[in-house]
Amino acid sequence: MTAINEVVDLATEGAIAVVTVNSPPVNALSANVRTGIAEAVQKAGADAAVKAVVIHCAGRTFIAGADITEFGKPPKGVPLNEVNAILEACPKPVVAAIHGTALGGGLELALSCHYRVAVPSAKLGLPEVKLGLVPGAGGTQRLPRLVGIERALEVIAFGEPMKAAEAATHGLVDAVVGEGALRADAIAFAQKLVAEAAPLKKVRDRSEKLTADASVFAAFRKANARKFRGFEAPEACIQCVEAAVSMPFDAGLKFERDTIMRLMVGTQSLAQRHVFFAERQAAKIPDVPDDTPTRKIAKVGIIGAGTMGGGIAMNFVNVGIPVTIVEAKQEALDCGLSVIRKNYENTAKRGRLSMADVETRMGRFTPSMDFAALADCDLVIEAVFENMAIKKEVFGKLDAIVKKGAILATNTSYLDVNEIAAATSRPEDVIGMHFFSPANVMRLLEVVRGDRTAKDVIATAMGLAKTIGKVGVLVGVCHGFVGNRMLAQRQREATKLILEGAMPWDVDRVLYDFGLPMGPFAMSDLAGLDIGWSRETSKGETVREILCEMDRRGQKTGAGFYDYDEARNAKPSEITEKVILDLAAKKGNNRRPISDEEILQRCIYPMINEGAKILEEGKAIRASDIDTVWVNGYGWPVYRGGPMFYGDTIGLAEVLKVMKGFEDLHGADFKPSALLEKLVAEGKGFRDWK
Ligand code: 3H9
Repeated sequence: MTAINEVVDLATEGAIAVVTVNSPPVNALSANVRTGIAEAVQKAGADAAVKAVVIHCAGRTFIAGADITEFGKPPKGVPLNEVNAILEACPKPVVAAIHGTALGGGLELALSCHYRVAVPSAKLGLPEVKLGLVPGAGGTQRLPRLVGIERALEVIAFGEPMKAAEAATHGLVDAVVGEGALRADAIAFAQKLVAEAAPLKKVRDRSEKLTADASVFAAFRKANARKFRGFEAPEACIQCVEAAVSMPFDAGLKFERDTIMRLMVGTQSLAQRHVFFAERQAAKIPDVPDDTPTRKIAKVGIIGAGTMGGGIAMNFVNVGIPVTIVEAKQEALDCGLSVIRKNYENTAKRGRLSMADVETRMGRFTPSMDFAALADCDLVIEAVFENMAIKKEVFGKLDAIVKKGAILATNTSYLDVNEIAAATSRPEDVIGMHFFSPANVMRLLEVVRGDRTAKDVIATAMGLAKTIGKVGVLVGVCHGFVGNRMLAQRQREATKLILEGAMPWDVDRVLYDFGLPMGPFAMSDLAGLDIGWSRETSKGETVREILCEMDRRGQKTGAGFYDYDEARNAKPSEITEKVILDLAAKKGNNRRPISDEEILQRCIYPMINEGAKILEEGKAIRASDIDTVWVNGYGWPVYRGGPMFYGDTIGLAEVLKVMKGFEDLHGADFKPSALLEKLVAEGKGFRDWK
């Protein structure tokens, strides 16, 4: 075996040369990896004793793509397109041996080999679109030649990988080989090619599947317009696949190259790459290192079978962890379980679960009306009514019943976790696990660390987040934690804006156009205006209270801020408009026209400022954690990177200037945080904080 460099080896097994890449964690195509492969293949190509070449990776995966950490830095080493050209031009058959994930540049490299073999568990994909990019090393030109235009459009514009079995049906994989014996099987495959004098199959020379007229692309754009709203990269991906049809191969390759270079320097890709690393960074907690021991969670208890409790429970049964679910009344318990069953049955109807799976998952539930049933759970999550007295009572009971060493978690969205913990004799075992609705769908989990929460409890909760497919973000105790605390800033300004001169639909439109899934008033209508409202205590002093008094309580009553038709389509409401105008007049407000720019700044900049306070107070570890909360829990557009990244994009000096202007006009709600002032004085951004 010869070491080509630190990350690439070349060995020979009889007449077969085996190039092995060993660059943990994911064999990304760093300059060293690219140069090493190029050299190794050229060497093998020139060696008369070698009859075929296998490219193989050590560790958990085949090449998972270009090395994203090199993006934006001066280019080094052999460019990937050149490596691919060397592979394709090799005078001997080159076989890619794929396990784990062949992604992005990794798949592009494999597509430049003459043959591909893969283990059944392998996945192949071009996820560049998720980083705000197009594949930049031939992926958009070669993939359609193998899988056809329609499937290529899906794979490239959605960035979802394909399993080995499907890849084999398209000829994207030439053979599916045994799960633990990839290296040996790939060598055997190569030997067979040699024995049969098999041709050097070059994907670039294929064109029989490049048949598509303009209508295919138009239909794809139309069908996915909503999903792609606001994003630049999906359209760019479609254009590259169009180029595969309309241009000769090399011209298509150049078009693709020009496109990725343009996107690479754009704000959207910078934001999407920021989110990629931010999500991974969030798992790293300075005083809870990776090797912190964790507690074993084999059985989970959930208190409350309502929307939240049921959704939380599903996360665990989905990954095979049995759940004891407790409710006060039989009716509520039955109702909760039947909602969960319906949910699974709907998934089964869409073909994403078998009916047997539905039964298996339902079989993991133990329903009970007795807290004593929670005694042997390793983790109990309480999802009862958001009221401190009730929560304390529940935790007092849990303390008496649940076995020693179990983790006691609250799903509170605002309340003081320290106060809840103090209701037990074991505050070190108490933590917040704040799920977001719908809890079986939303990826965010705010893990709330109390003053006395033990480190192994934190490590366990963060690890569990990953197990159930969530992104865990560690936050500190404060009212509303990170997400809801910042949301309150936006809500307050939205409410003020409609009395100063805007209408709810103006505010909603501006925030929707910014990229959020819906504005604050449409959101209130969806959630119900009467959350926390009662007729007895209503003072009729806010638009929301007056609307509730009029029985306009949101979508469920057919009217709220908006009027709704039977299909729940929203229409601006003259009644709401009158309520707003009357209340503004009663308050003596001189209504004025409010620009879209002011709406956006009034809603978003105080959130950025609040984020800065959260950092100052140490309630989030880093600015990118706040971005992770907003992208995964509140639908913040990933192409804007999160509120803190957005602040850096605008420039903190600009944010500060606008906040000061608003402070002069509207008062203390806009008082800039000390951290914002400090960063601006130092010419820094949130990215430089700490
Ligand atoms: C591309 O290929 C462009 C080309 O078309 C054109 C070029 C000209 N680079 O996710 P994990 C790190 S664009 C650098 O926790 P998992 C990651 O940060 C690329 N680093 O593991 C983490 O580091 P740390 C297209 C990378 O098992 C560690 O590896 N490819 C890269 O849950 C473990 O990652 C993609 O977009 C990378 N490409 O999932 C694939 N990938 O431990 C992106 C990962 O310090 N990667 N790291 O925090 C993934 O989707 C997942 O990482 C993968 C493994 C599925 C591979």
